[in-house]
Amino acid sequence: MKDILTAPFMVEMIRTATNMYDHGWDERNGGNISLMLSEAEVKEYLDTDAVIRAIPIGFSAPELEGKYFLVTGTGKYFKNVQYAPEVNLGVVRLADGGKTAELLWGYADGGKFTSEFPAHMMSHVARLAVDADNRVVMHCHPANLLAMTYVHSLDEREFTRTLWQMCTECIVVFPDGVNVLPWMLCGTNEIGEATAEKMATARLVVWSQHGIYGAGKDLDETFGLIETAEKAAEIYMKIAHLPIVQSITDDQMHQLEAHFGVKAREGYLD
Ligand code: 2HA
Ligand code: ZN
Repeated sequence: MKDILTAPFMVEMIRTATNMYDHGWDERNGGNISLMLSEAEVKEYLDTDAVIRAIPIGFSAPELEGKYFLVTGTGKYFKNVQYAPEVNLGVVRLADGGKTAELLWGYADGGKFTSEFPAHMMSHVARLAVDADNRVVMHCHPANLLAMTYVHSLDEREFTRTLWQMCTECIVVFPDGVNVLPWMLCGTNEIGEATAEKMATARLVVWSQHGIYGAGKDLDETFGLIETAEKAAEIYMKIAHLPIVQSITDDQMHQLEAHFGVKAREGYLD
């Protein structure tokens, strides 16, 4: 059995959490990540019959029965992941009709997965239904996207169009746009269900006055997705109070669609 700390998925998870912290997106215990692993890759590093403990989830995700996830721990700081991965991360397998998480590695201080586990698991189900390659759900608190939810309309078409207009590459990176939830109580099954519903039509879901969720096929792509939206929000927050003299037109957006072979969300461009 190989050392799990050398597994490419572990190295990438640690690098990503560290990078997110360095970007200022994950103060204190803010943010959480779940990465779906294949049984074959887990078996290279862990005895999958050796369950450390069974942790009740508090909802059921039968679609994910038998699936493996590397997940950040509740109350844990992204800042510390690189120094103590075994305390701050865990590998779990969903069992019992997706009602229980079997711990196979990690949460070494007796901890458990993120408080946003419902939003993560329900979002995995929603994204897998539209994209069989989806493996990652990522949540964090980037300052400019958050700031935008105080001063910009929360209408999804308007919010998306504003972000697309802030950097030329936005429409190419997230042609499906950004969905937006109003303020809701976090850590609940309700916000999990609402997030998953929004994930059916976009890979980015803003939680107003809280943060953002991203989904994608790997950690790098999902990080890049949030990074691009956050850059656009930063431009917006720099210019929103100034007279706008010119912007990217819908005609130019259509040129980007054609040149990069992407299709903007239906009805979002004039
Ligand atoms: O505690 O970000 O939404 C981590 C969070 C909760
Ligand atoms: Zn949060």
